[in-house]
Amino acid sequence: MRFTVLTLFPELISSYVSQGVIGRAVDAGLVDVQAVDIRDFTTDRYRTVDDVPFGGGAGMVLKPEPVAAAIESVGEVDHRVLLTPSGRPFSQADAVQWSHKKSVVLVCGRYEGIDDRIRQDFVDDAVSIGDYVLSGGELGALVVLDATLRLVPGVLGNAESARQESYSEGLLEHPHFTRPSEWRGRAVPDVLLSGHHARIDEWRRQKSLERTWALRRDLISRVSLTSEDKRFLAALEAGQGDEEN
Ligand code: JCQ
Repeated sequence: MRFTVLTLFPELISSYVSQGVIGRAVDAGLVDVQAVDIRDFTTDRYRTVDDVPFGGGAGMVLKPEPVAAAIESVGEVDHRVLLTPSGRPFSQADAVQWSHKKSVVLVCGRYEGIDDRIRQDFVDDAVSIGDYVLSGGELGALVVLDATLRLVPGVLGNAESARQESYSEGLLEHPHFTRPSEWRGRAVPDVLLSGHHARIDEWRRQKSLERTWALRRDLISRVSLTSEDKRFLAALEAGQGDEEN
């Protein structure tokens, strides 16, 4: 799969994708990430990418011509996406869908925004990575890219891929511990040292439910619950709600 990122700061993209899990996948030829400088598509002497907003007001707006020229230079692709705080929320479900595509273009906005005719006619989709404003779309593009490329077969090692399957089911993760079993006055829960795998699985499930209930109650309605899960949640609701965590 190939991502092409259109940006005024291509080094922000190339430096991230040269490192870690994604860097290894790029080196292995499993995935491709191209960072394209929107400024290279300006035609004036000063390489101008922004201009004042029609209607007045503070700040500058990205001009449409260089962005459109950059998008058109990429040619045929499966999906073109604008990163913007005024997009629909990006989700794990999008990452799964896009990981099956051959090519996706990500357009990073800057300044106060981008001429809306780009959103109207030159992209298929506009997504937000969360309810805050960034200085530019690059961090959003990297979030989308990382979440998606992790799902491409071979990008993660076998152990991490297997772990991911069991936890793409929509609950928050249970707590994790490693050695030492006692550290700074805190002991690892006994059950995790017991070697009793059925009890460990049950404990982990309950901790996931507990955390999700405490921090992200909105997620619980979208998860398929066993009758055991339902009994456990009923007990949480009945009282001992947020004693710990
Ligand atoms: C993305 N959540 C926040 C900022 C305008 C395209 O127009 C704009 C893009 C940005 C950068 O993206 C974000 C963002 N998801 O701030 C302003």
